[in-house]
Amino acid sequence: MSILEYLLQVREEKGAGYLVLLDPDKVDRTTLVERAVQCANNGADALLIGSSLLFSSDLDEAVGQVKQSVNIPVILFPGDADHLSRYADAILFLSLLSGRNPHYLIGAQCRAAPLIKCLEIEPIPTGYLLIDSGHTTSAEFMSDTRPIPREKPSIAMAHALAAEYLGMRLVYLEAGSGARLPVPSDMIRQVRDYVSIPLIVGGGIRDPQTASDKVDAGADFIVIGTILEEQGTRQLIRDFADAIHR
Ligand code: 1GP
Repeated sequence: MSILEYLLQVREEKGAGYLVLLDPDKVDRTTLVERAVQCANNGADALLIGSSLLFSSDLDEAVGQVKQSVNIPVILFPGDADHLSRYADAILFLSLLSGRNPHYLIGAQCRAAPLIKCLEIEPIPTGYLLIDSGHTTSAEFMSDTRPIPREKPSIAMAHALAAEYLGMRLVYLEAGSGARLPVPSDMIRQVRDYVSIPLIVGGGIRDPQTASDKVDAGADFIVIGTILEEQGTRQLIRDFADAIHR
């Protein structure tokens, strides 16, 4: 079974999937692996590994150690074309469709695609939409793109449908890591009603109730990162799982 098929099965069986984002730069290696194991043992369905910016050169080794230690998929969530690891099960093959920066629309993809093929990593074509979250996020700054205004769901709907028509398998509504405000539920609801492909929602979700609200609004997968870096107790990891799974 491919990783995309696994994710779709998770969504089918549990109502929604729980993805934990691990930033390899934020903690030392031992802590990274411990966190990965804790998440895998407490309800996470898959791990995303990545960051807008990398400050170390050993992503490959970090992903390899995480992969050896858990029995859930390890999926790259790249900030750029060189954020690759042979040990990953899959990569979100992102195109930053909400922006008009050609590098993140197609340039980085052309650089990465041949390497992804060589490394035999499963690419999961994903339309990536940045949604305004009340302040400038790293993703917004580093990509040099403008996010979709939060009070304009119709713009998000048009971009998500374009992603579907371009053949992408997932749409990621992203407020940005550490966002002050998560993607509005109303926008999620309207995009959900408008397109057929599954929605990943992340950025600024800091409590299980908010995660549950986003699933109720139509999110198929929820990504949790920052709050678990700040206070990643076993209980909180488990509470998110209970809030996301139906
Ligand atoms: C970022 O959506 C993810 O790309 C997770 O965001 O770190 O705010 O949880 P947080």
